[in-house]
Amino acid sequence: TQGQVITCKAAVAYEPNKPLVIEDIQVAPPQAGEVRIKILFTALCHTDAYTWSGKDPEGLFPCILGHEAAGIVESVGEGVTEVQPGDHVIPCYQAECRECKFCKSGKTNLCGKVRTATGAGVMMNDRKSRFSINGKPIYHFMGTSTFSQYTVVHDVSVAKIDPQAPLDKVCLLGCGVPTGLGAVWNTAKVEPGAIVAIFGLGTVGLVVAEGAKSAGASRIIGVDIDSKKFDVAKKFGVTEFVNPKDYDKPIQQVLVDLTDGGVDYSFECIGNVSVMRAALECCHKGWGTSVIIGVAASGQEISTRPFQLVTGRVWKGTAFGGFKSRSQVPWLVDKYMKKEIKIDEYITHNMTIGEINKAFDLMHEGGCLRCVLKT
Ligand code: NAD
Ligand code: AHE
Ligand code: ZN
Repeated sequence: TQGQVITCKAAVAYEPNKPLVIEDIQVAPPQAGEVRIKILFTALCHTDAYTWSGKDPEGLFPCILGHEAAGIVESVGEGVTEVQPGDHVIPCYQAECRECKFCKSGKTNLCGKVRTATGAGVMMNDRKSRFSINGKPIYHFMGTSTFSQYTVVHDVSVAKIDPQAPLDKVCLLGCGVPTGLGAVWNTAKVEPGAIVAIFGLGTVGLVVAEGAKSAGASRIIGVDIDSKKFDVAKKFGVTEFVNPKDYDKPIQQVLVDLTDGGVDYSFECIGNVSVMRAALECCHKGWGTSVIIGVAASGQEISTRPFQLVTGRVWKGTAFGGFKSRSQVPWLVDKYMKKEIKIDEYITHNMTIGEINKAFDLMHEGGCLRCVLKT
């Protein structure tokens, strides 16, 4: 297949909110600096649903969504030296080129090398897509497009991993698990004894709980409007549960009262701007830090009284948990293999790519953490 166009199945999003369509698509060979990957397993993340909904200002249609996956390199383009056909890999929406201003700064995991192309749904070389159907291009998504049996990504977006690792599990290291752990370990740097509040107990919120527990937090307060989430959340380290619907006063006040002045760290894992405000305002005066993880729709803005920051609260955000993707995803795979981090526990459903619309329905019903699809 090397050097040839591959015809394979993919789930195509033609229009916002219209069911994905399983189509036979054409995947062009990788060009210079590109890698073609046979995707074996892909999970669904809330961000896929967000872009599909039409609320993502970078959303383009038709496109192939998906960004939490694992597979095997099928072929590589000219000049690609770090991976070769047969390597087991995780595509990373957050690239790491090690050469750009961002990578060299040592201050961030964001990489600038291919970001303009990935945001425009194309490849950097020729600003064109490698996907087509009957000659019509289909846009890429987040530089990954994993809802397809084959995808083409930039070489700076490929993490080579231990070939022994089970791909149907470590696919979650493409997004949700690193995001939650890294938000705690890298962005907030939670210390032993800290009091933590987590808003939203979906997969990302539960991974934050796991991370906070591992960091030695003394109290981990889970906040969700769905009380069914608490039983599950306890297994991931949540020690107390608060449902905002059970109170008349604002949730930030409830948390301040529960914690003698506020929490040390809070995490917003929903994508709701009024919850982001509450998450900041429940932080302790003088030092409390709030980390935004949730992705909010186009046009949404956050607000608070500047006095909240003047009096020492800190507002932060995190992308991919601050992890350097190519360097650290293989390390996270190794940690999973040594049973130092959980993955299996976040997978509640397994299906095939043909059932992808049903998988999204499950996500919206709330009875599902991660659903892994065999492609
Ligand atoms: P999810 O839908 O599984 O979880 C969201 C949870 O929030 C649910 O349990 C829901 O009941 C709860 N919730 C909804 N409204 C609430 C409210 N008003 N108050 C309290 N709880 C409420 O989503 P997920 O896959 O865990 O992702 C969470 C968010 O993180 C999404 O916005 C996703 O796009 C984002 N995300 C960001 C990054 C990043 O790098 N920054 C990475 C992955 C995901
Ligand atoms: N296109 C969106 C941005 C969405 C967003 O913030 N994405 C996160 C990852 S979410 C993964 O589930 C991210 O890494 N952002 C950094 C980046 O460079 O995109 C919008 O709203 O514009
Ligand atoms: Zn994601």
